[in-house]
Amino acid sequence: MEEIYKPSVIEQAVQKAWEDSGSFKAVESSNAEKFYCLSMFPYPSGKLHMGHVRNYTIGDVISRFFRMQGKNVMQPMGWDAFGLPAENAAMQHGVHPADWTYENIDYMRDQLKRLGFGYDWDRELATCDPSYYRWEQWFFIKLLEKGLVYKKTAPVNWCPHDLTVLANEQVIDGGCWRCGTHVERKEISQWFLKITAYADELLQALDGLDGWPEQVRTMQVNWIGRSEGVEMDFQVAEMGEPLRIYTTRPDTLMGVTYLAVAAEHPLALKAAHNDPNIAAFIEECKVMETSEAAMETMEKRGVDSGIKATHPITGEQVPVWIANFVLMGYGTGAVMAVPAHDQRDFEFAHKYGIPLKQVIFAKDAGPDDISDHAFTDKGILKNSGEFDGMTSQDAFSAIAKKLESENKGQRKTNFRLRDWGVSRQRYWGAPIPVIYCDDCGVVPVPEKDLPVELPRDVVLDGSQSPLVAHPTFSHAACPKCGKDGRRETDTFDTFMESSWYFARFASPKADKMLDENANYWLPVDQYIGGIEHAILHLLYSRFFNKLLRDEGLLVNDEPFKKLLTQGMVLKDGSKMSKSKGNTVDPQALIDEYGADTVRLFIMFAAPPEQSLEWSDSGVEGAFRFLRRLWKQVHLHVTHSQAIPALDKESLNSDQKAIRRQVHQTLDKVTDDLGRRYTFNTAIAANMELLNSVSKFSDTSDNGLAIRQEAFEFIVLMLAPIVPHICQHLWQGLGHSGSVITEKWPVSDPSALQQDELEIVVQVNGKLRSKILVSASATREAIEAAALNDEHTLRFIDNKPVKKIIVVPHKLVNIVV
Ligand code: ANZ
Ligand code: ZN
Repeated sequence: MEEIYKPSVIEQAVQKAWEDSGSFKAVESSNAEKFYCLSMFPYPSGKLHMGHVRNYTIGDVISRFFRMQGKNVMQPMGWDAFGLPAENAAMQHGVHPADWTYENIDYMRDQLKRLGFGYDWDRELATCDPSYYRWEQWFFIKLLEKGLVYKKTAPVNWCPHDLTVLANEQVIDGGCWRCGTHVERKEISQWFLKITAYADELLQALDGLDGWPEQVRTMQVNWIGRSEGVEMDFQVAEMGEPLRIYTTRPDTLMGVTYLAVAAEHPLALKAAHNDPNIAAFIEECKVMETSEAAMETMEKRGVDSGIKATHPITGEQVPVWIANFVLMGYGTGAVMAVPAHDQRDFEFAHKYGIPLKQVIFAKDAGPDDISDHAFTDKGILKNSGEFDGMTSQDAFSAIAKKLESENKGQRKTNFRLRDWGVSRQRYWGAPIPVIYCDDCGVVPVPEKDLPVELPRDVVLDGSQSPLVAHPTFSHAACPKCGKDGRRETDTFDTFMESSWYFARFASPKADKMLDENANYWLPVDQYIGGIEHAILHLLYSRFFNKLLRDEGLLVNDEPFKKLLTQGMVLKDGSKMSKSKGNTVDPQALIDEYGADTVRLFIMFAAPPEQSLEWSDSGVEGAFRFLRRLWKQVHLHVTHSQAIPALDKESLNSDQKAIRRQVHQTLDKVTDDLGRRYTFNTAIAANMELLNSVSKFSDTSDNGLAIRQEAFEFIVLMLAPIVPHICQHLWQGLGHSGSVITEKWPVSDPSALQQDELEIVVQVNGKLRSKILVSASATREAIEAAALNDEHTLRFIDNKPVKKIIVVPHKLVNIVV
């Protein structure tokens, strides 16, 4: 064993040995229990950032720990390789998106290897590879056949100058990122996946995900947004059919003073026919931003349609307004407005001079003043005829019942969750596999013609879609009738690829979408990634898992059994990011200190779910610890030729004490790494142990044997975190094998046993002495020992003993 710790030399050697022996290859033919550990795969943006390093170190530590615990571990890695940055890079640097992507992958793969992550590289996949996305295309066609996919128009951001669709991130302050032209909203036909058909199951199943952080489950619950309400009809003489509205507050029905419909609502379009003002307002609404955040904050505006509707209970005529705060995509696109009890309705009514009618009052004399804002609480009904005096809750049922019995409405559960629009008018994505034919309509590309590959020869200049502009891509014969058809030029949202990669890792080479190995490995036992994916990615993956199950490709209901969301990496208190210019390049640190130091610092600086404040001195400290560990082991092995066997029967109390600390530390670290995931305290415990061991200078046979055991345990316990140095130290300690195939040690109960305990002795409640008794001593033996203690006897002073109280392991009180 070398005297000096030289990470650059040993790490490369260890990594080569792992690679040569295929150490991390995962196989299905194992008797051990499987453990699938997955970290969210990266977008190949160029090089790893510190957030990646943190994410992947956590995953690797968990994987290596469970491997040592005897599990059959699979830890794969791949690339979320489609996306807009590749197109931007192409435009800026004139490099093809594919070349840019694959070069980045090569560089980042090397970085991951240099960090020593134990991946099964045989399972590597890149989502831009046709052999991957062909199955996505295949599956899309299955869903199309099942009716779980449909087309409808939906708004996009449109630059009227460049004649191109813009992604949300390409709209900057309402303008096109290239030319600054004001961005418009344009309705175009797009593909949707019917995630709403699974809304109930996606919601219900959250209850069973007890290995997920509560916060993430709550975010999903809110996103799915289940609400119970009533759909009811208001008769409209001018229209052929009644106006149907959705409300969650039918108890406020008697307070309705107007109705409001979305600008795209058929009633609005009808009203626009003979009123140019209305037509102009509708046009204005078209160029508004559609994001929900924008809807919340924008000024509420509207126009009276001139149409009246009949209140279903009172028969009163109420005006129908067209308003920008009503969304066509939610409920029925029409609302009953109750300005006294809904803040939006309130503001709108104030602005346009519409009257208010208060019908809900606070139960106790609470605040129900509605002079400057709506009273939105539930309460007791007044001014509501036959419903007066009811609570909101009772009125909900009573009104729903009445409407139902008169055939004017019914209870309805709604979800905030929308169907998933998957069409993107971009180049660097998976082509959507359909062909349009004038005679046959939408025709799926036949299985034998899959994959529909992206053409390489495209012009990327930011104006119009490269696939539309491509000379031949869109030309395709109709698979049904053979006539000239037009190939779909939209590509999939890249969330499609990341919604099933976890399953493909389990059967990466299968000549079908998934094979039976997927059922062996799934669900993922531990998933690790950023909280920024708490909603969309995780929801889409859960949805895809259910789709795959219903297609008979998987049996499990949920993809991720346990989820760990790692905290952010901060520098000087704010998030480390390119845009803030406060990044620390992991590569420079690896070059300077080695991978083990980076891994150790990252795991030591904070528990995984909390944010981690970057500290150069912390990195330095991690390095110094590893150097000290190396030095101590080196000292130990150079001073002890042959390690004598431990004679447990003849240990003195110092020897017992240090051995107890070794085994107690093992128990603590086992719990920290395997259950609590508090890697930082596991490291701290090892640091303390190393301190104690370095002070333990006993050179007797037992002393040497104890030190050998201590170092072996430290090396095994740290092996998941700093695997390279531990591999070397393990061999330095006299073992020929590889530390990664070692079993995790188990503590020796006899070492943990405290054979002597110190017990406090009181006389008449005052502390008078301390005695040592055997940990297994009986009550009688403790009493006898106390009565034999000379200090105690002095205080008893020959007085008669009235009573002796013994608190086991703690104290004896002698009452005289
Ligand atoms: C009358 C009412 C009175 C309402 C009241 C609220 C309070 P959630 O819980 O999200 O389902 N709403 C219905 N459809 C809408 C649409 N397309 N665009 C905008 N708003 C819409 O919310 C349902 C409530 O949101 C409904 O209940 C409706 O306003 C409004 F004191 O109806 B409510
Ligand atoms: Zn045809």
